[in-house]
Amino acid sequence: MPMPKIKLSPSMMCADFLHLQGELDLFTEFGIDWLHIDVMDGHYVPNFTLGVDICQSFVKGCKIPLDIHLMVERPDLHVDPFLKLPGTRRISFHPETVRQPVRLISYIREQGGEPGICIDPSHPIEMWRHLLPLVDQVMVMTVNPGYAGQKLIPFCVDKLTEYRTYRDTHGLRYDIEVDGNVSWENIPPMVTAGAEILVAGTSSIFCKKGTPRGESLQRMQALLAGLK
Ligand code: S6P
Ligand code: MG
Repeated sequence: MPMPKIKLSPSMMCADFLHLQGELDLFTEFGIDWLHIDVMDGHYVPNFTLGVDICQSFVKGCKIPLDIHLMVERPDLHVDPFLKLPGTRRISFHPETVRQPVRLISYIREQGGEPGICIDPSHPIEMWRHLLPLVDQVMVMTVNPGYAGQKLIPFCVDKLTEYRTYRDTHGLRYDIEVDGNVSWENIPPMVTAGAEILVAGTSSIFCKKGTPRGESLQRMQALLAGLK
């Protein structure tokens, strides 16, 4: 089977907040597919990050669609303002954070969004089997949700293959995204395992070593081109 185009979803919590428009312009120039928006509430995860207001700025600043990652308790109570954002297409949540995940998946779709589920490292695929025909995206987390800059939990890489095999043998259609320590070194094995959308954070394009963003994006393009 030919290798599908690998897509990039830069993790905007890692962006340079003093130069956001510059970041967005570069992402547009490089044909970036998604902006990954981490929303954390200090309850489901011990951290606070992005919200609706900054998303409004992203939507004004570029045309790249938003890939929203809700790490909040009761996402059903918080999803509406995100669904109303003009740039939102994809909204993913952790199914254990809501009482009826099927209802929330249907609701996101009815409201014009593309629903996705996020898989905690500790959760086996069997837990979420019934949700898989209903979603457009499965986000496999390869670190514990909550912070950028963490180290890969190695056994999570095999889950990418589990979700790809399950999808292909059951005729399903969801995209497989990988989130967490998607580093230059980890990208090739992650892609081989089944990742199709890469959340790029401090491990790659937002590395803090002073590499200009354009150079990191070129390096990423070259790496992905070499995987084909
Ligand atoms: C983590 C969050 C992620 C991070 C991303 C950062 O809870 O969902 O999206 O922002 O993993 O990337 P890195 O390369 O620092 O791990
Ligand atoms: Mg994320």
